[in-house]
Amino acid sequence: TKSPYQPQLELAKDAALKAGEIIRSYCSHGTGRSSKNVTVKSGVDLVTEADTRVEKMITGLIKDSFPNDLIIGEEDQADSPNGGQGDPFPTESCWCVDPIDGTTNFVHNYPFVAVSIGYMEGGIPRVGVIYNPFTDSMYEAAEGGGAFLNGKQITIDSDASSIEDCLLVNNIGHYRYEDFVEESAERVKKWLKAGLRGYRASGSAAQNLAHVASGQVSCYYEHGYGGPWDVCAGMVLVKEAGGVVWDARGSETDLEMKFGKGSVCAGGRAVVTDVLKVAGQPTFEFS
Ligand code: LIP
Repeated sequence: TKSPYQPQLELAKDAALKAGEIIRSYCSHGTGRSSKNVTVKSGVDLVTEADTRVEKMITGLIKDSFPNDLIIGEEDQADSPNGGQGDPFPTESCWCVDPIDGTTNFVHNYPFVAVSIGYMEGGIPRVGVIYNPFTDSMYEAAEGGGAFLNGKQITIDSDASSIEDCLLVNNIGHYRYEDFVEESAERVKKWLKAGLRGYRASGSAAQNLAHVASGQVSCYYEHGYGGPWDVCAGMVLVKEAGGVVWDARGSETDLEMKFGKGSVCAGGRAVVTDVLKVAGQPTFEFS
């Protein structure tokens, strides 16, 4: 079935492929970290010249085709309500763009790097494109049209129903508050003691959601992802692939996209339920 959001999907794919060319140009074989003009945003959170360049390019393409739409970009949130911070979340046509999700990976030449472009209407994510320029993997979905990896339809890992048959990817992210670190480590212990099949961390929320959608991992959990740009596109992918995207506090409602304070658990309904049951509720509150 063709989705009514086909025009937005086509634009997002075109923008993601162009972004991939720029990102790859910073990473020829043997190039170290120095060529990337890295700046520290805060703590261990990084931004590079490529993030800014790619975001400008993508934003320009969106504005050419959809001049009235809002754009929330990770590196320049000026166009978004409240400068990109806090509620209320926009209900008008709105794009969520992460030019490089996995910036730290990019800086270190670790290939879990993804361009993430999501489109929402009425506060609901409708289109999601996630492109990894190093593996040349194009994940795409538009509401009602199914999810695809390089043109082939994908579905979530429906064989995973509990922690014992779950390959879990769990990013711990860039927060280093003592209570946060303690709670994150305790949670990992609980999963391992409950017999989790495999534990991974990738450094990119978008890559994780794309991997969930395609069944390459069974479940993704993160307490404290960056913002709507990290999850908007991936939410469409996971849902169109037959999965659920919940808040890690275990609410069966859709994930509410939060700015820097969100938590997420995505995968098949059964495995998500078990992963959350074992983890217990996260209690750490981001200030
Ligand atoms: C990253 C997220 C990741 C999280 C990192 C960071 P960025 O986004 O994708 O899930 O663990 O701390 O927020 O900053 O690389 O675009």
